[in-house]
Amino acid sequence: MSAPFSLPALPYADNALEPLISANTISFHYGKHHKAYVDNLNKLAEGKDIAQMSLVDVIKHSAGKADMVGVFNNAAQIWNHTFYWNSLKPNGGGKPGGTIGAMIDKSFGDYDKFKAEFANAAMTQFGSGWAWLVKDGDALKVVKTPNAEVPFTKGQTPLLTIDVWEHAYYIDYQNLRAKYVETLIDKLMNWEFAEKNLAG
Ligand code: MN3
Repeated sequence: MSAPFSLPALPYADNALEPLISANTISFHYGKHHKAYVDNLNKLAEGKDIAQMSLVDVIKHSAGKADMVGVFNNAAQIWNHTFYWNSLKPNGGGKPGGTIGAMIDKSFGDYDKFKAEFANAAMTQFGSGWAWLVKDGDALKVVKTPNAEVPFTKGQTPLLTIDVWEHAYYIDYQNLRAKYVETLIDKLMNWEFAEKNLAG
């Protein structure tokens, strides 16, 4: 029987984000870390009901259950990383137009206020975790989550994310999380992906 969960292909070549995110970082972050979450979940799912579920259903099913922490962590990290790769693109970043640009102005005041709040969330997530732009009701919000936690288990729709686990930036930026975060926001954010997530 083939394994129920698989590692999605990267949406670009492993050197497409250079020099901002190196192929070397991608080789570890995607090729080792992301892959390990898939391998771990497949092991945990052997002979279990979750092997028949979609990844999102596994996450919702295991969220907050003390006896399913390992399942949740690995399943959510598979989903988070696929979402992260899609949140980045070559020649992205900066101020978006379209519906998302208008909603940012409405929810945050202007793009610069949004950017400051997003960067601050990414900087102040203590230890490992994620910074997110989400849709919550009619408004956009910036939230941060620890470890593998994902906003959709709390009814928020993720639009973009920044991985702030050290493995995301240490090869290219060492301890300079602020420089990594600013680089992503200014040069790599995939606003077309955010717009698509906004539309549902
Ligand atoms: Mn990561």
